[in-house]
Amino acid sequence: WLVSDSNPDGEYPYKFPLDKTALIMIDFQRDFVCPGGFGETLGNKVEDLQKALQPARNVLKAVRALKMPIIHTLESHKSDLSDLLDNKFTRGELPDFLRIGEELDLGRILIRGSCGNNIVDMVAPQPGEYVVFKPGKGAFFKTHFYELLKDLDITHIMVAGVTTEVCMQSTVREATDRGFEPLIISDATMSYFERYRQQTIEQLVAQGALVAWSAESSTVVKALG
Ligand code: C5J
Repeated sequence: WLVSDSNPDGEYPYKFPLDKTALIMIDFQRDFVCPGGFGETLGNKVEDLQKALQPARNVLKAVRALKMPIIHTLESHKSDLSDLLDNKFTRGELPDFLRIGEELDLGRILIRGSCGNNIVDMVAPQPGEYVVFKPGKGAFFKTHFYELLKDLDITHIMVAGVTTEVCMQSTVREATDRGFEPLIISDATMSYFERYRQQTIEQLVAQGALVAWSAESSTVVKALG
């Protein structure tokens, strides 16, 4: 067992068994992180999310060296939109050209196989790593993510990715309810709204890591080293 950083109030340190821990990389897709994608077209600054890339890459490198399992997720829909729920399609006051499935510079918004729906080069999956396509915000909904974690005998997950308060948060909450022990890598997850990132992490680790722990990437890399 290795001990990483503790939660911010310095209590209840995160302990993880190396052979039962996986790195989860949430939705580092061009749709959200790159100019011309869905996120930017919605009016967000993609530079804000790009800040997570180097810390995430540092952890990836350490995890790859130890040959620990790595699972990348993508928020992604089938091209016929058959896996898109009505509420997700209609949610938000958006012009029609910004609905899921519409065509932008990076291809169709959140559609599997389109240019925007690929993971950015800096943290792209390598052979032997897993990719889970998810139609929801959380990684467990209508995917084989749970079965994959169980098959790999994973009990602990270290989580990086975007955006903090949406897909990262949903996945971490779902993971805790299913018996997993999540650690948020605090500088490897970003939001278009910095205050949401901070508030989300603060809420998830409150009351003695009621939902999750957090640690900075440098602490995680050190613990893995
Ligand atoms: C969003 C995500 N923000 N991956 N997706 O819609 O967090």
